[in-house]
Amino acid sequence: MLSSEKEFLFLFGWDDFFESQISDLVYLSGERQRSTCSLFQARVICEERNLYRVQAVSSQIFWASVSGKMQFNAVSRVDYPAVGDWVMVELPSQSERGVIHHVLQRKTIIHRKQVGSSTDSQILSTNVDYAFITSSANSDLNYRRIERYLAVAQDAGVIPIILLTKADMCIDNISDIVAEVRRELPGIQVHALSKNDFEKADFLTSYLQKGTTSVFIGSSGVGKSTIVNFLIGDEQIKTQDVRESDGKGRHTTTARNLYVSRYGGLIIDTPGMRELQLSDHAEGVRTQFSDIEELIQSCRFSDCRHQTEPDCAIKNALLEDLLSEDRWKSYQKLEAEVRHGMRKQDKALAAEDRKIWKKKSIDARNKGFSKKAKM
Ligand SMILES: Nc1nc2c(ncn2[C@@H]2O[C@H](COP(=O)(O)OP(=O)(O)OP(=O)(O)O)[C@@H](O)[C@H]2O)c(=O)[nH]1
Ligand SMILES: [Mg+2]
Ligand SMILES: [Zn+2]
Repeated sequence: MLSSEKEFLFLFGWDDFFESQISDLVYLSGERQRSTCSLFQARVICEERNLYRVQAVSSQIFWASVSGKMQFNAVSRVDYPAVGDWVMVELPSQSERGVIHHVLQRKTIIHRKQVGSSTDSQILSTNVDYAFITSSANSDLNYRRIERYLAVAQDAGVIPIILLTKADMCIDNISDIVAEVRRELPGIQVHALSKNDFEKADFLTSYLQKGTTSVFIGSSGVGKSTIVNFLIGDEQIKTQDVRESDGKGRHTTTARNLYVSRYGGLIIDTPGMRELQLSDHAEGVRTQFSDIEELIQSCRFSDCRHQTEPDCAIKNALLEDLLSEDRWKSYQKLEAEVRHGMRKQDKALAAEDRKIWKKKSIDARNKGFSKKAKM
C-alpha cells in the first residue's frame, strides 16, 4: 500500500476494527484488471436519494449506488449506507458510477425514529466519535430539548459536547450561562462560541484531531453550517438568516455531508431537526439520568411511585435541593415517552409479524404446500 493511501486511511478514521472485517471479503486493493471483483474501501461523504458520494483511498470521489443484491437483502433503512459509513465499492471500468457491495459493520450509529413510522429509523450519521449538540445561547436555549439530543448521542455510545452558539447575541453574561448549563446537565462538556471569534475557540482543536469524526446536530438556524464553514476554511455551505418573526431557522441545509476540518478531524454537517422522538433510546435516557436512576434504586420500596411512600430517595433529594424539580419532571416525561414508544413499537412489530405470516401462509397455500391442497 502506498504511503499516501495509508495517510488517507488514517485521516478518514480507518482502523483495525474495519480492517478485520475485510479479510473475508474479496479485497484486491489497487488491482483493477479484474474489474468484477475489484472491491476497495471508501467512506460515504454525502447521501442523496439512493445515491451515495464516496471518497475512495485513491483520493477519487464519485457517486455510487447499492448493488442489486444489497437491495434485495435489505430489510430496513439501516441496511443501506449512510454518511460516515465505510463501504466496499467497485468502480467498473469505463464507468463514472460506482457500485456499493457491502456496508462494513458500524462502530456507532446515531439514529432517530423516522417521522411518520413507528418502526423504521433514520440514520443521522455513523462511525462518529463526538456529537456537537448545537444550540444558540439566547432565549432559544432549552434544556429539555438538549436532553433529548443527549439521550440520542449517549444511546449511540458517542461522546456528546454541548455547543452554545451566538454568544455575541446573548444579553446575559455568556460564562454565567455556560456555568448554568454545566450545573443543569452534570458530567457533560459545555462550550460557548460566536462566529466573530471561532479562531479563539481552542477547545475545537482538542476534539477535532486527525482520525476522529464529529457530527453537528441541533435545531435549524442555530449555526451548525456557519461553524462547519469556518472549520473547512471555506464558505462552501449555504447559511441563511433566521426568521425575524419567530427566531426559527429555515432548514437551509437539506443533506448530510462529511468534510475534512482545518484541524484534521472529520466533521459532518446535518440538516436542522424539528422533532426528536425518543421511543427507541431507552439506554440513552438511562445514561442521561443515571443520577436519578441511582436514587430510585435506593427508595425503600422497589415499586415506589415517589409520591406518598416513606423513605423515598427522590422526594428526599427534591426536599434537600439535590435534585431540581425541572430535571425530575423532565426525566418522568422522557421516561414515559420511551415506555409509550416501546409499547407502540411492540404493537407495530407484532402487526408487521402478523402480516408477514399471513403472506407466508397465503404463498404456501398458493404453491399447494398446505395440507388441504395435498389431499
Ligand atoms: N450573530 C451571530 N449569528 C450567527 C452565529 N452563528 C450563526 N449565525 C447566523 O445564524 C444564521 C443561521 O446559521 P446556519 O449556519 O445557516 O444555521 P444551521 O444550524 O446550519 O441551520 P440549518 O441548516 O437550517 O439546520 C445565519 O444567518 C448565521 O450567519 C453567531 O455566532 N453569531
Ligand atoms: Mg445548516
Ligand atoms: Zn421513591
